[in-house]
Amino acid sequence: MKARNPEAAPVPENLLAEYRFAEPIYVTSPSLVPLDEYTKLLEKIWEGRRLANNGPFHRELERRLGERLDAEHLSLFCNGTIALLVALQALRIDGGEVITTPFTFPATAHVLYWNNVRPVFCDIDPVSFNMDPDRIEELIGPETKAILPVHVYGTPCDVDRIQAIAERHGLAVVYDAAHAFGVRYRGKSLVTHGDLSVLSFHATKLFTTAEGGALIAKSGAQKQRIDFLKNFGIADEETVIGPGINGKMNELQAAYGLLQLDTVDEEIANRRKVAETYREELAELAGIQMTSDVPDVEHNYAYFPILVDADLYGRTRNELYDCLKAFNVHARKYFYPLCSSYPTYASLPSARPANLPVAGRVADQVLCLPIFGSLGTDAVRTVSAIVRELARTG
Ligand code: T4K
Repeated sequence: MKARNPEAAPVPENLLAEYRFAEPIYVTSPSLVPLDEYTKLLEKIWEGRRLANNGPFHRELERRLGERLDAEHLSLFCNGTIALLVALQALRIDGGEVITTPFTFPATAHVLYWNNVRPVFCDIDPVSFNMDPDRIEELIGPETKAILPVHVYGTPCDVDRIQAIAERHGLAVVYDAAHAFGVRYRGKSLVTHGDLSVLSFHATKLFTTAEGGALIAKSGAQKQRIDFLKNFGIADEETVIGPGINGKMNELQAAYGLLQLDTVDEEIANRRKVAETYREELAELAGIQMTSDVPDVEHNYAYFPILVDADLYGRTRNELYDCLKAFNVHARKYFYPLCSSYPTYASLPSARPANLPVAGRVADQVLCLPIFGSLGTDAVRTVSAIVRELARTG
């Protein structure tokens, strides 16, 4: 076992001279649509003077995304967070408890809070980092209304077992599929699982409309309710049928999304090369655990998480994060800290660290390395070389 440096080891100057990037390498970088093509679509918007409220680009993007994702009943949103908020409202979940994962972005837990629902945090699986189905049933109580799992990093949850548990206990399942654009599991689009699924099209996502999202429903009637809810509850000029919110995507975003759709498969293929290169370059490195492709899954390579075992690697995750910054490589600790440790939730019984040992360890060790389609192989090799060299010199 490699002795661990108790203090943050400085980065050797010779390594900085050899490997430091002149320009920052961020954890992600949005795939930009061709500006001239986007300009043409903007000219059409200018001609039609329709900027928002279910205009032609909005309708076209809903249709084409529905085709792309095998999701007939898809509603576009201004972002993934409002789509999640509306998903719970659509199922009339506005109280009680919902079982969710602590290993996620704040939005997942916060939409529960905003719907007056108490999150119940469930520990995660050490390999998939998704909610551990073995731990769900012990958390179900009289107040439980639903399960809100996250396909974290785009890796599918154990959808069959979660569905079986939900059916046994009469619970709804809402998937936070913010990371899961285009993922297929056993030949089926991942967003068709559960009662509802939510996608994010934020600038940091592989398919983006700058800000944006979508809510995938199971039926036309459910989609209609969702469309009312995202438009103030307005049914027509003189009829407001319920307490809706403004969750609409605008025409400028929808036009951007249409052009993104033309290149999203290329983006996934390029990200796949990035992931494969990291896997080759870091394969033998002690103390660095990577994820592998899962059988029967068409991955989207949205993120590239590694776990840093400080005893074996010679540096802690935080030290590696700081060192990489010195090389102008801006990795991210997605998802540290756990949602369960935020002041809003920390006093909940399910938030006790003793109940969430795997999530706690993963959050302390995880680091997401840069991955995006335009990150060239040379850059991936350099980032990998830095990670290897830092291990040797730690
Ligand atoms: N559920 C889950 C599981 C989620 O991960 C998210 C969002 C949601 C729900 C909610 O969906 P939305 O309401 O956001 O649609 C980012 C995103 O803001 C957030 O959308 C995303 N998850 C989360 C994982 O990542 P930050 O605070 O890390 O973003 P930021 O601004 O630090 O960006 C990270 C890096 O990306 C920057 O260092 C540089 C690069 N970047 C970022 C932006 C915005 C660019 O190159 N260009 C850009 O325009 O949260």
